[in-house]
Amino acid sequence: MTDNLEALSDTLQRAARAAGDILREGYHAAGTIEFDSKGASDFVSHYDRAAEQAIIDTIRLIHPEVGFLGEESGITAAGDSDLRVVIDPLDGTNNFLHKVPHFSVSIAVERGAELLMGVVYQPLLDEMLWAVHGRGAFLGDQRLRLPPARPLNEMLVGTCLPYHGKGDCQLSCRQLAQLMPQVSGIRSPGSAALEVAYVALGRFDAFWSQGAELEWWDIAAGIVIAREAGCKVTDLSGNSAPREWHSLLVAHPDRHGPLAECLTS
Ligand code: 2AM
Ligand code: CA
Repeated sequence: MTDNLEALSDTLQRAARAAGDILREGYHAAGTIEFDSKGASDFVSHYDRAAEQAIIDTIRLIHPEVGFLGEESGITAAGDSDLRVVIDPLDGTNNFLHKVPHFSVSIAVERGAELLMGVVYQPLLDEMLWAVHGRGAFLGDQRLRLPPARPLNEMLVGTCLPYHGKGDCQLSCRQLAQLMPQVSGIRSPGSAALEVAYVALGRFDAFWSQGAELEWWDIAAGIVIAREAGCKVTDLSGNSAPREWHSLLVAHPDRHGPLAECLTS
């Protein structure tokens, strides 16, 4: 069954919608959302956990053999399958807890070092971004095609900045100072998965991150979507093997080189 990538992709989208229902309910609930702290600036609510469980339950029902790597539940070994589902049930937890309407559900599937598919779902806008390796990237049923590259000084660039007590603030400040005079604007809206997918949509012209030290589940799904839309996706040294990355740069192939040079000079 899991040889059928289209069927698995449909299941991922259904799982993302199930998680999205839970997050939407939490977002619209009256009052503040209670949370626990997992570590420095690392928060989790009932909704993160419930959304991840809903994703796992939805996928297991149809594909009981696959393994999981979830932000909240960690690693679950696979049965008779070489596929692993990588889950960030709520990317942008800080935004969610502050009731800032910018967060997403991110689900990817990998086979060894190969990323096979990704889904990034924005529940408040009901926007489903998805891609299957070699078969293109989509917003709903609309195929994504990367728009022509803008000149550097017209580019809107997304990034993730380090949270309090985590990551490398000095590095992020240095990179901001290097890039800011070159581009039109820089944004750090707070959901890495969405920001990467926004480059595929042409809403952002590029995305980079290094100082924030993102996790694999933050970016895995977005990477597939951005690649399938035609973006160049590497780390800042040009390495294209994602599991070895400690940085990320997503951009139109014609702008990737100049941006990498600017950020590392
Ligand atoms: P999260 O909401 O799942 O924690 C915010 O800048 C984006 O980066 C979110 O996607 C957030 O994921 C992710 N992130 C993960 N670790 C981070 C860190 N150390 N500093 C900043 N952002 C981080
Ligand atoms: Ca995340």
